[in-house]
Amino acid sequence: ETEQAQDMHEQFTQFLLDCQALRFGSFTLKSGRISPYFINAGAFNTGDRIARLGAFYAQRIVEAQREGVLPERIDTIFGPAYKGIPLAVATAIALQRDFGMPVGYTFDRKERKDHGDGGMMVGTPLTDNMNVLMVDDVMTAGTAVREVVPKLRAEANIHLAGLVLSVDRGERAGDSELSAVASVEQEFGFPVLAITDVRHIFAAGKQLLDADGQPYVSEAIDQAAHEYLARYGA
Ligand code: OMP
Repeated sequence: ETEQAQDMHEQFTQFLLDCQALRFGSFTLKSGRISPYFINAGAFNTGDRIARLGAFYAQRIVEAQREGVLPERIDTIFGPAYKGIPLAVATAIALQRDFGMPVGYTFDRKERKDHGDGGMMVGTPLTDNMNVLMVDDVMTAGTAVREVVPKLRAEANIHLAGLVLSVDRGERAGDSELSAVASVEQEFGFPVLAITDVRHIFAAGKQLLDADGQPYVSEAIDQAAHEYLARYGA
């Protein structure tokens, strides 16, 4: 792993902690799993935070383009409603501002609209042969992405370039041995990338100190995370 990649994991972990987007406790997940940590993208709720988040996504996307994992041409950034909407907008702004990359943004409606412009999509319309890059907050079992892909494909004959997440929770998909990320990649045939993942977050969180000079990740939290990942980790 390059030093630059290491920096990104640390910086993003610090950012999550600063925003209180990373919480420790006991959380029941969508999958029914009870997790000792939770990533709440709803915490990126100010102009400064969402702008910084967009810059992280843009940086990760450009890095993946340099690695040849994502195509040079991305036509629009798609974020699934509701939490994906500000992610898509912030990412599109940051790609333009930081990298001079012109790109659209698109999101879906949760309910069909039967007046005005109608349609299930808002923003840059999806048309045939477009390269669409999806962004989302976190992936646990991959349920959220499985729900949205058919909706995108129903719009036009688009090319799904990939999916970029804030955090890969590094968990297995259901009872499968495969990680949720790997099974989505296999099922849909596009790459799934993340700015960081739980293992890097915990490694960084043990080093980073809070306002009282204590590590954000205590021994007890680290132990609980370890046990959780022993059970559900990929
Ligand atoms: P999957 O659909 O199982 O991949 O779970 C991902 C979704 O669960 C996210 O889009 C969130 O709505 C929610 N979630 C979080 O936001 N943060 C977490 O740390 C864990 C979950 C979750 O419920 O698994």
